[in-house]
Parts: sequence; C-alpha cells; structure tokens
Amino acid sequence: PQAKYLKDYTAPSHQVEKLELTFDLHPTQTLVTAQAKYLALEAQRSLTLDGVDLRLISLKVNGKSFDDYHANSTQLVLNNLPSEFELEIVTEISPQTNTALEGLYLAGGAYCTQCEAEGFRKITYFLDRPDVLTVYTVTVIGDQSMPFLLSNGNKIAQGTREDGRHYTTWHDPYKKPSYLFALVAGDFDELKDEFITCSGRKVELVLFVDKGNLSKAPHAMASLKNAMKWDEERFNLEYDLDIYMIVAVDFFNMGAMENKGLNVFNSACVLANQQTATDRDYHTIESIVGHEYFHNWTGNRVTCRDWFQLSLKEGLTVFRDQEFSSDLGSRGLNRIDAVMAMRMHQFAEDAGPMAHPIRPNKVIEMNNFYTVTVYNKGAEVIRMMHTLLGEQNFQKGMQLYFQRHDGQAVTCDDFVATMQEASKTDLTQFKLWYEQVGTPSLKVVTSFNEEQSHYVCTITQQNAKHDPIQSPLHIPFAIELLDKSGNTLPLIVNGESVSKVINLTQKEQTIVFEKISERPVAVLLEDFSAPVIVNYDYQLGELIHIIAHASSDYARWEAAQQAFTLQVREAVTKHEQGQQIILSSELLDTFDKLLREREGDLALLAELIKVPSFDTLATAFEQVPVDALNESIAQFELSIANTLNSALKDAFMACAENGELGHEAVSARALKNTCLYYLAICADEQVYEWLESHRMSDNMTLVLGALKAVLNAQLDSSATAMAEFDSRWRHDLLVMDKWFSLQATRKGDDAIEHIYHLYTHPCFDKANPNRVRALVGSFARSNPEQFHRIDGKGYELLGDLLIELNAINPQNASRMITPFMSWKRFDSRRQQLMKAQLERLADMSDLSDDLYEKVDKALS
Ligand code: BAL
Ligand code: ZN
Repeated sequence: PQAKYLKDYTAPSHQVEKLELTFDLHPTQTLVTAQAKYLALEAQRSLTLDGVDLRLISLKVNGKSFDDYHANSTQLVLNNLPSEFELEIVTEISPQTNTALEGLYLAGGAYCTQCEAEGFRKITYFLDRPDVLTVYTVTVIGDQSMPFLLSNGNKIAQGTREDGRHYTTWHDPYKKPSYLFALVAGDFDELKDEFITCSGRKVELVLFVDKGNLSKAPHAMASLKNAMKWDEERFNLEYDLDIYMIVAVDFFNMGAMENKGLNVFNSACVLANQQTATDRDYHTIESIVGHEYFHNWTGNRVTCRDWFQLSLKEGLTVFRDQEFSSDLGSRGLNRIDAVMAMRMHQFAEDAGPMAHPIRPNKVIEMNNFYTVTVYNKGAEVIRMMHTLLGEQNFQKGMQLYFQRHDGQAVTCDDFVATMQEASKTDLTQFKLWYEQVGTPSLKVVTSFNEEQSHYVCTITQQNAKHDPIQSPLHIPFAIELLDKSGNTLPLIVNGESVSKVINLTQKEQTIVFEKISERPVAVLLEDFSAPVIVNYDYQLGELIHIIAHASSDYARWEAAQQAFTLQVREAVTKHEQGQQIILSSELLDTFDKLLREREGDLALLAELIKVPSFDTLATAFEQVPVDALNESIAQFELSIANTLNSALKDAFMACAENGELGHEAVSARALKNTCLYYLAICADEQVYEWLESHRMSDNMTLVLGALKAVLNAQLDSSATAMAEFDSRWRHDLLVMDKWFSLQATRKGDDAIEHIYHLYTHPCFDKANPNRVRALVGSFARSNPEQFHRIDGKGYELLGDLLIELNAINPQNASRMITPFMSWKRFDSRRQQLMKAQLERLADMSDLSDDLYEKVDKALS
C-alpha cells in the first residue's frame, strides 16, 4: 500500500460546479448516474477521478459517448478534455454485498451510506477529496416497500413512476465535499418536531428509527433541540437549512456521521428509554447528538482542506460537545470523563507504534486516523487555546474564523491564525502542539522557604523520547495552593497577584510564590489544563488533603486517582515479595468519611471511591505487571468492601432515587451502583436482597449495576441472572449488547471457550460492529485477567477474530486490533504471544490496508 504525505498536498485540478446524482436502488445492481459540470483550474486536459469497486456502465462528455479514458482499481483517468465540460458517468454497485459498511450498503433492511473519509469513491467516480465542494441534487428511486428515500438538503420533488417504483429528489443549496453526502432508504417510524431559530425561522426536525422504536426516540430529539439552542447562545451559530434529519441504523462503523442535514446514527447512539438504556447511555446520546449537530458549522460550513487536517473539525467539535455537556450537566464529571479517555486510551496510543501528531503527516488508510489523538488530544489542544485566550477572545476568534472561511476547506494553521489575530495573542510556540508526538511530561520540584515566606516550584518540561519536536511547548499550567486548613491561598508572583494559569514556555521554569507563611499543598495541573504527565512526589497525606479540600471537583477525583496509583506501586512490590496487599487505612478512612458525609455531587463521590481501571493503573509502569496488577485491584476492592461495609450500606440506603432522569437521581443511582458493587464482594442476606431488587427493577442503570456486581463477585446467582436477562431481552439487540459485554468480563478457566460459544448465540453477528465491540471489544478491554492469560488463549481469540473481520469489515478489524498495539509493554512471554498473533496477520495474502498499516507499524 501507498502512503500519502501532508507535504505532498496539491490543489485539485478541477472545480465541480454542480453534481446531479440519480440512484436506482437494487440490492446487488444499484445504478448510479452522476452528472457533473467540471471546470479545469489550470490548463489541465486530463482529469483523474477516484473510484473503487465500481462497474463502469457508460461515460459521456458533453452528451456524447467518450472513450479516451482508462481505469484501474482505484482511479479513472480521462484525457484530452476541454477546459469546461459536462461529464455523465453511470456505474453499478452492489450494496448488499458491501459488508465493509463504507460507501452505499444494504444492511438491517435499510440502504445507507457512509462516505467519510473516502467512501464516496465506492459510489461513483469523483474527485473524492474534502477540498472539492459542490452543490448536490439527488434523486433516489426505490420500491414502495421503502417509503423513505432520503438525501441531504430540502425535498424538491417526489412521485411514482410507471413501473410502480417511487422517487424523491433532494437539493442541498450549500456546497459540500463528497464525504458529507448521504442517502438512506427504508421503512422507519418518524418522530417529528420543530425548532424556531434565534432569527425566527422554523426548522423541521425528523428522527427516523426502526419500526416499533418510537418510544425510544424522544431523548435524542430533546438533545437535538438543546444542542441547537446552546450553539446559538454560546457560539452565536444558527442552523441554516429548513429541515434537520437524523436516521438511526443498526449497522454502522462509527457512533454517528454529520452529513449535511441528514445525520446517520448508530442506533446505539439514539435509542433510549429507562427500561433499555442506562444513565450513561442517555449522557452519551446527548453528547453525540450535540457533536454531530455542532459539525454543521465546525466541519460542514467550514471543512478540511485535506484529511491530515481532520483535527480542525474533530478536535474543535469534541471541545464544543464537551462544553455543551458541561454547560448542561456537571462540569466536574464531564472533565473526569474526558481525562479518563485521555489517560486510558490516548496516552497509550501516543506511547505506542501508531503515535501521531494531532495533525498527522503520513497516512496509509485514513480510516485509521479517526483516533483518540486526533479527536480527544485535538480537543485538549483547543481547550488549552481557550484557557490561554479566555472565553471572550476565543469566541472572537471563532467569529473571525467563520467570517473569513465560511464555505471553504481550510487548514489547522488557518484556524490558529484567526485565533491569534482576533485575540492578539502570539501562538507561534503554541502551534508546536500540532506537530509534536507523545505525551510530554513535567517534572515538578517544590521547596518552601519559611524565612522569606516563599513557595518555590521548579518545573522542567520533557518531550517524549519519540517526539520529533525536541523543544519546549507552550503549556498552560493551572495550580492551586491549599493551606493546612484547606483554604485556597492567593497567588502572588513578583509582588503581583497572578491567575492560577501559569504559562510554561521554557525547558525549565521556576515560579516563586510569595507571602506564603506555611508549606502549602499544591494542586498541580488543576483541571488537567494540558495533556501532559506530571511527575511529582506526592505524599499520601497531601493527596488526602486535596481530596478533602481542593476547590475543583476534578482535582479531588484526580487526587484519589493519584492515591490509588501510589498504593498500586507499593502493592506490586509487595506482590512480588509475596506479601499481603491492602489499601492504606488513611485512604480507607478518607473514603469512609466521604461516604458518611455524602456532601456535594454523589456521582462524583461514586467516581472518587472507584479503583481505577487496569489500563489506567498500567500507565504507572514501564512494563505492565499483569498478574500483580490484577491481584492489587482485587485486593483493593476487597479492602474497601470489607472495611467500609457499614458506610457503604448506609450510603446505599440513604441515596434516594426516584427513577427520574434529573441529575440528582442519576447521581444517586451512580452511588448506589458503586456501593452495591463493593457490597456484593462480601454479601450478606441484606445485600442479596438489594441485588435482587435492582436486578428485577425496570431501570436499566440499576439492573446492569446489579448484574455487574453479581458477576464480579462470582455469586452463585450469576448464571441464573444472566440466563434470565437473555430470555427477557433477546428481542432487543442493543440491550443484548450489554449482556454480551457482561459475558465478556466473565472469570474462570472456561471464559474463552464461553466467548467462542457465544459466537453461535442467535443475537450475535460478526457483520455487526456493535455486537463485535460488545463481546470481543469488551473482552480485550475489560477482562485483563483473561485477555492476558499466560497460555495465550486470550490473544488467540482476538487474532482469530481479526482474521475473519479482515474480510468482512476492515475498518472494524482495525479498531479491534488496538490491544495488540501496545504488545511491547508486556513481559517477554506475553510479548512473544502477542507478536505471534500480529505475525499471523502479517502473513495473510489479502490483508486490508487498514490492518496492514497497524500490523506493519506494530512489528517494526
Ligand atoms: N466525522 C465522523 C463522525 C464524527 O466525528 O462526528
Ligand atoms: Zn466529529
């Protein structure tokens, strides 16, 4: 496979004035007629169009058949063309056999498209690149069994043909790149609503769901209306078409897609009622509906010049959706979510063989770059800009960005330039964040000078070893100083009050805080003000002080994470020396007190007392001590369960939860579930009763919480509980995904065989990405004990699946390979075993580009 480089970018050879598409839908022989007007930008006489898996039926230039062309498996080259011409191309495609779910496919009874990044070339020959924008008019012809024939923009015609088939024509007045094209055809239930924009325009809102699912659509609709209102209020951005449609489909590679005026969503990111969806699902739906809506401006109205600039729209839109969730819900909890994603997934990616800058410079398969780095680290980079500029200047920058670039395809540099200009802030050094690779670290050393009343912080930046940019970055470093009583101390530097955000720009910087009369406790990198690792020798007592007193909820949670990390380091050493592992009584006392006081947000408390995940704790070690880590986590949980038994029970009973969806009820359920999880570990009759009553309730958050607790504690009731859930929910595949995920975390020697056995479950389907992620994805991510089995059976299971998925759906295969990418972080035996699986893949003659790129990098 051929790599593409950012440095090789060249402007397109032609402009396309308009594109008219006609789809005559058929499962295996869909005819696509594309009529376009091309204008050569230079004295170009040839035109190279992208096209993959297409059967060319006919080709005309200016109405006449044309044969001065040649085609290969990825391109069609036309020669000796005039400078302006109409091109008509008819191609035939087979949606039913398209299991890759890219381009036009027929799955779960509906036709559906996914064109980002390069799926449009699987529909027709075109300049399939984001900097070629044109106006689309689309006619969809289909059987009457599919009442809805949808595409982007406004409906301008519909009717029935003589042969009984019907058609609908759509026109999108906004120029767009091909990746934003969408078509959906099928039979759905509709939820309709409307939104009156800030300028008084009425927008029709329609949500299409599978028949019978209408009762699960209102939350997504409410989220959409909230998003539309929020974008007007916070960003001054109004929706621009007369209609906004969302279609939920069952087969989809991603969460959702922001096609202009016609979002296509994975049904898992739309459908919710309290019987079938957890509070977490509700939150995810709100944030994804928001994310896709926000793309209408950051992505659609202003798009990317080339795919290397993906973070231009994704980093920015993730930042916007995070702000949306934070403004509507709890800022602290949303920050915790964002940081967990960074720590657990992005830091690992940035340290592994697929490490890349948020603006990558070399790509083989673009689908491999829809990553936590481009999305989440990209959002952190935007957040740092927001921190440095402040809300007002940031919004000024956004306004300038739209004023200058509306309707254009631009670069990350263009974005930073508008921010810089509007805020009159020099972002030259800051821009290195777009090029650097790996997680930078900050070593912090502090000292207290009692005589001078000085608290001195020396901070040294270190780029990652594999970072090509070995020079200091511009890092906003937020700090809070707490006195012995837990009060926040004013920050005075050089005789002047300063804000809590310090600009780090040098390799080493010393900050002297003045008028500090006692040694304070420093809350470092408050709110994760930069995506970096802080190395500082905290004492457990200091962390406990922060848990009790920091003014930011995030900082309190972060201190608990750090405390667990400190403890796990000790525990691993103890495990190696054959000593008993327990959690420090100081930390247990702190948790006990918090559980008894139950002040503030209960959901925060629930997060605070959770032992961090295996993946999170693993980041504290150069080489992951698999067995010691599994043992430590189990022992920590046992310590909490035993020691805090009565506090957990009191908290469980005191949490009033009325089955509603408001923040208080959600928080109460979160804490109830955390308590029950621990209580099940040393359950008594009372706890069995609680578990049973939650398991039988009609609230999925409680049901799943109880099931998870029962399985984790390996209670006798596990098998019956799982069987009952199966028979109750077999008709609802999205709910069954929760069941598959739970099955994946099963312990015991037969866990692996059990998963192979589940492949034959009537609800399981390897062609459906949701099912695969639920079962095998959860296994590899959330069952470290079984996945990393020393007999290699866990790795073999994933290897077997990847080989199959390579043929069915390369994009999904490529996502599922992630756990193998960090194989070098394990002991030599496990390295050998994982490497063997990677080599199995490398030896395949038909390895997809998607997997090739990752396997090649992993093995090199
Ligand atoms: N553009 C792909 C899906 C998303 O990020 O919204
Ligand atoms: Zn996005």
